[in-house]
Amino acid sequence: MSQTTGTKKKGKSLPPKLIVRLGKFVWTTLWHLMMSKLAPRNASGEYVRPSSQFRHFVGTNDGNPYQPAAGRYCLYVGLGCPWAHRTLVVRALKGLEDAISVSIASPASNEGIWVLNQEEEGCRTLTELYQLAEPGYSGRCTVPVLWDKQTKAIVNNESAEIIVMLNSEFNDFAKHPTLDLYPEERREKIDHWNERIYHAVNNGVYCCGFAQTQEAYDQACNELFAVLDEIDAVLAMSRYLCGERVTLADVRLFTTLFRFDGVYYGLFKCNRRRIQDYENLGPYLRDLYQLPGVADTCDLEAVKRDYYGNLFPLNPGGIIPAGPDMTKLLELHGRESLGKEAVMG
Ligand SMILES: N[C@@H](CCC(=O)N[C@@H](CS)C(=O)NCC(=O)O)C(=O)O
Repeated sequence: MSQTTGTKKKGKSLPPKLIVRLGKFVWTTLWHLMMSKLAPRNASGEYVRPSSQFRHFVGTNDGNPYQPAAGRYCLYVGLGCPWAHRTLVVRALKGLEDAISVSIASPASNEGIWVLNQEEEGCRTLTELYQLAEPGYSGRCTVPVLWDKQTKAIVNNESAEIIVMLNSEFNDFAKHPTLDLYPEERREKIDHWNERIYHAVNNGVYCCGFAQTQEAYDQACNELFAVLDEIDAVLAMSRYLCGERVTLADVRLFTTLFRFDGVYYGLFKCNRRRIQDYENLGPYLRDLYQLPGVADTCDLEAVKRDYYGNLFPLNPGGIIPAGPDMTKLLELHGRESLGKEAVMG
């Protein structure tokens, strides 16, 4: 408060203490309530992701109702969602665009549900589609969904499994049938990375952003950056995570890395370091982004709109930040020469 000789000036003061206290109480109470619905947690305040409910497999095995075919299956995705993004990347890398259609959904910010950009199967929302597949279904209605147009069924809504199917079960219709993103001889290594990356990185960023105690956040953040540092060291010797060829482990890491500097760094408080500042992770992200077809699956504006606009307990003002400059993703990555060492790795 400013004062001049003798006379008191009535400047703007802070809100009275009572208002500050009341505001803080109301806001934190509501925040905890919203977060408990948005992000289920365990007793330590750590985010626990619910498991996926539809787990059938497309395959040629006898009696399997879901036989591979062109034009029969559709992927329901949201462009902001990193789990759905995995399926789009594998579809692009395998050249399955003509065999498997895509239907895009967008979040309805005031309702917390996915709305289909165009009506499909007589449904306008993903919730209606889940009901069509299983009347009375009361679980979460998540993207991605691998949908069977023939039997009006959800084959699978677990991205980790959908990408395995897209890699191996549709080769008769793929433009790149010989590209194997999950080769038998590398599976142990791929599975090892998948496991580590899922917990510490893919889900780890959510554990940072959705943590409801300081301890839960500290633990998730430490684990996230420890694994990113470890991966950065591996990538100094190896072009991709499991050697000279791109695999499902890279796809699964890519969709989190692509969102990192633009969303997780700020909104989820993963701000020890940006991906573009890592010596190897930065160029590795560019390498993956520049693989044929991959850039077309990436939409940073949709990502920012979805996260900053819809995870409202984390961003109540709804303001979407301007950065970062993603044109850097098009710069040379210089990682081609790492191929040889990686073959031996
Ligand atoms: N395990 C699932 C997770 C998918 C998921 O959590 N998707 C989010 C979007 S990023 C979603 O649809 N959430 C809606 C909800 O939870 O109701 C997968 O990997 O396929």
